[in-house]
Amino acid sequence: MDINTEHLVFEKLREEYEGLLNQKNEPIVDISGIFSRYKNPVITANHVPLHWRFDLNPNRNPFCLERIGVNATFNAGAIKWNEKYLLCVRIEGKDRKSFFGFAESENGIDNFRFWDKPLVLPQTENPDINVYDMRLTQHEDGYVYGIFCTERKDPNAPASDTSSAIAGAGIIRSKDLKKWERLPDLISSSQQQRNVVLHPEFVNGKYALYTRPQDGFIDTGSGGGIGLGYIEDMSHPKVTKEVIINAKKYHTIYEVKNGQGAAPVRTKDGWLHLAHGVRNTAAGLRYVLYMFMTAIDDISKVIYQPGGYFMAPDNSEIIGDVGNVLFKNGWISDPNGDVYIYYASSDTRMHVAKSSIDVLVDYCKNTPADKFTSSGSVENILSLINTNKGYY
Ligand code: M1P
Repeated sequence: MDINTEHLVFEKLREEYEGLLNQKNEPIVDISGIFSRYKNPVITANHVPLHWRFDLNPNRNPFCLERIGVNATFNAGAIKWNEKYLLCVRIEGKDRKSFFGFAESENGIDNFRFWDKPLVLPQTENPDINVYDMRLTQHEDGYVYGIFCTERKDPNAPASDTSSAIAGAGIIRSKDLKKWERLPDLISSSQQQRNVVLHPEFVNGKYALYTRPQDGFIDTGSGGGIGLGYIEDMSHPKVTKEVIINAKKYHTIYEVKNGQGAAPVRTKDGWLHLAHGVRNTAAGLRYVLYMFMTAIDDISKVIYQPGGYFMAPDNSEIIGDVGNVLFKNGWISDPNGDVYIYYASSDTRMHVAKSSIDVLVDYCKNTPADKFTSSGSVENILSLINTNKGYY
């Protein structure tokens, strides 16, 4: 290749990249009326900046080869910051290591652009081997907290087992989202912790944490369920007691395990929660999203829980690195009541769905609860048919 052709190849790469980032998104109203999906994923591996992946000097990289590849971009935390919609994306390299990068958009539905560099995570004395699934909470103490999963090899696994890991909750905090302070990892009585989320307000002067105690790395065992525990001081994050507020249950969409999504949103009717539930199928685990609400004056009390899922993998969302998975750890609620739900499909890409506080609260309050038997489900339908008399 002569130098002019080399320049053309780099130019084309840049053009395609800008084309992808400038793509406009369009809503697709769901038949349920509860939310609208958007046509294009908001972030994919191809959105990761070219200067993180390519040596852009044609003399050093005459074939315009990607030097550091990205496998997937998913499970992003979210926050509204300086009027921008910000995602803290889990970026998984082709080397299987995940790390975080902030991407921002003016409107929350398209044109997400990564910041200049990935997040450099301060380390504890026990370095993280792999980190993922950041939950961001703007706490009333003035800090933005990021709680993420930190994974290290299980020291008790036999030498032949090079997969078993211990998952814990790593904690960072910042006041400007640029300079981050690393706090000690969460201490709890559970062997493993994933899906840990900080509640945005003090509760009786304490920090409240949603947890997911579990016995094994994949299996929750006798543990599981969304737990709630309290911490006196985030610089010494120790939860001594976890109470399960939303347990896994036989023959539901969360029979195998579940986990809190992002920090709940305060509404006049209660705290709005979006969580993920996992069930078993012949084709493996299926991850869907579901909702529930807790009381304003008692965050351990579930006051509404619609039966079934809120969102499940749809069409192309079913396919990806880990198929049949919807996962969500970030949402943004705007002062006008709009809610942007950032969810990932099949551990591969990020999407957005839009709804509103009014609609989500109506959904939670007026969708019949799961009665846990087939005849209970028929009862729910009969009751609706009865109310509909004269309307059909
Ligand atoms: O692969 C699906 C999800 O599996 C885990 O979620 P959970 O802890 O509920 O099983 C996480 O590793 C998550 O990142 C992943 O998307």
